[in-house]
Amino acid sequence: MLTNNKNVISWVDEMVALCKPDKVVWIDGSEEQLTALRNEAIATGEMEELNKEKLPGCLLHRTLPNDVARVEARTFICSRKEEDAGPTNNWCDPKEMYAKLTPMYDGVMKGRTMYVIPYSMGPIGSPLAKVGVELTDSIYVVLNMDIMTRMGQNAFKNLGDTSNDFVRGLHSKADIDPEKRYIVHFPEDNTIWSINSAYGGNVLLGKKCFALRIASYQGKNEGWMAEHMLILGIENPQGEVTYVTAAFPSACGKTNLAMLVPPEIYAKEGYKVWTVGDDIAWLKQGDDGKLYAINPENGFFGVAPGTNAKSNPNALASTKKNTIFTNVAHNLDDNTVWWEGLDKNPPENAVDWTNQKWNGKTSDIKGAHPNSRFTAPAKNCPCISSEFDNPNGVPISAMIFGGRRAKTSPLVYQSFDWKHGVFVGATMASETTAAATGAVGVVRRDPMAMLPFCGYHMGDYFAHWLEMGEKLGENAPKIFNVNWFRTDDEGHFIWPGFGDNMRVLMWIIGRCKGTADAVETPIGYEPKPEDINIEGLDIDVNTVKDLLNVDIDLWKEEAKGIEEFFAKFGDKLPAELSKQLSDLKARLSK
Ligand code: GTP
Ligand code: SPV
Ligand code: MN
Repeated sequence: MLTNNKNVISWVDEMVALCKPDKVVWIDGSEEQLTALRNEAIATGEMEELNKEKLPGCLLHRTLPNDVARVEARTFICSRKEEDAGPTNNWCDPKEMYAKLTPMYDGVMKGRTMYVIPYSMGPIGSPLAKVGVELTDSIYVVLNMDIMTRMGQNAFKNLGDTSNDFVRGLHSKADIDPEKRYIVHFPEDNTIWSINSAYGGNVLLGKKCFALRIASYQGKNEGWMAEHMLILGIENPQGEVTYVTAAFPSACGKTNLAMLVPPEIYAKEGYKVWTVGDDIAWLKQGDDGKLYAINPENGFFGVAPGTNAKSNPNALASTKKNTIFTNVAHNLDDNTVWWEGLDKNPPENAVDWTNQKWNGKTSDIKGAHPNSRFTAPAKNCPCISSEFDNPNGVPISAMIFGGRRAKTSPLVYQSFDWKHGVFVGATMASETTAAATGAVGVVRRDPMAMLPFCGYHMGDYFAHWLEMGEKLGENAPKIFNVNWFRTDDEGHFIWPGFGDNMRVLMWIIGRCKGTADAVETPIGYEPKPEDINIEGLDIDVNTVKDLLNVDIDLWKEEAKGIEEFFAKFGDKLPAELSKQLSDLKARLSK
């Protein structure tokens, strides 16, 4: 035992009695213990050790083909009252859910070891950090949590002997039976139960389950925010850094934007971009009135496909040591990894993510799963911010929303004010991706990119955003919307994206500083086409004009879609948002 905290000890005892593991191992986070676990996972075949020269400390893992992404249909928010979970979450009465799951956990760890993982979300000692304990029968989970969180004995420091303020996570792979898979949150009990999965967001309980679903609920009650947002800093040639956050749905470009490499036109002037976080932000008003953000995580669980030396060299560099790869292709010639979009030289002598013989030159099936991932330590990232461990976080000047929209949404626009910005976030829509099971490419509303991650009633969540705006007043960050994914008639992306997204960020920062101009459209403020710097790109100002075009007929359709979506929330929809919708309609018919 690594703590004298009575609440931790008695809860662990209770869960041990339920799961009946052969052995209980407390994870202290020491290198000896982690090395022993890595060796055990390699010996049993759970993980494979990769090329020691090319990828030192790196491991490869494959999950079952039925267990490759988050399962939204089997994810539950079990608040005592159904209306507290709201229309966008699956709900079940907590008593009923405990009664259903308890027999599934009974004896589930017989013949297995239970690992007790203490971890901190946020820098240890930070006033914004929170403690979790995850119990699991998976070494893969332990090794991933080591990368993704501040894991081990030190995490208990913040808790003391009597506090009850820690999130109780119970995970068992059980039989990895998709029919019995449950990812269940009990927000009022600070508890998460996950069973029958061994994949990423379903089992690394510090991430989406705690840092978004439970934390969003805590944030509402405690006056802060937990958001599905990257955090980045842009340093100008004078050395001033402006921090922005951006919320895009899963697999819509957060990691890429967070690690952006400035195009030559800015790099040569001395602009730099620093990564604070790539997926989750916890935001709280500071003593000076401004909104501050920390990244509660300690690593990146990033999408592998499409990551390459051109699109995201910083992410690629982050994966060169002490990284876990999940569901990528395995190059047997040199014992390295490969995924679609890494380079134009797929291995011929390889196995695909399902461990079948695979020749990347001749095969027409994919070598890596579209949602294959790398788990890389944040400190590996060449552009990690010097403020990464700052316990007080970084001050936020702008918040950006965005998604994948082939049409409708322009390259960038700014909301008229905070309230309108909340409307812009609340009405976001995006095409679905492989990050969750189900159809890909279907447009769905995904407010603030939080549809799968909000741990309470989405109407109350909108109200919380509006309240935060009231509290922040003049210090409220400016709110923007971007879309890198507009397509032409052949379905090709028009905007070059990736590093060139900096060109749009520069207008955003100019707006925050009051140095950039804008024109008013029915949906918000837009740059003039010539205000987006396209020097060095092979697109012209007319293309930018097209990218910024607001098609009034499409937007009238959009307003109808928003109205239908809002109807779901009944009287929980803040009146302010209905007003924003009628204002939009009025502007569109002017
Ligand atoms: P999660 O980890 O699931 O939350 O995803 P994410 O939002 O961090 O997305 P990520 O940055 O990993 O990007 C997902 C996919 O979008 C990758 O295949 C990228 O190559 C692609 N992508 C990212 N940015 C851009 C962009 O600016 N333009 C285009 N066309 N594609 C992009
Ligand atoms: C996402 O789906 O938004 C992710 C990956 O970041 S997971 O951890 O699986 O949720
Ligand atoms: Mn994510």
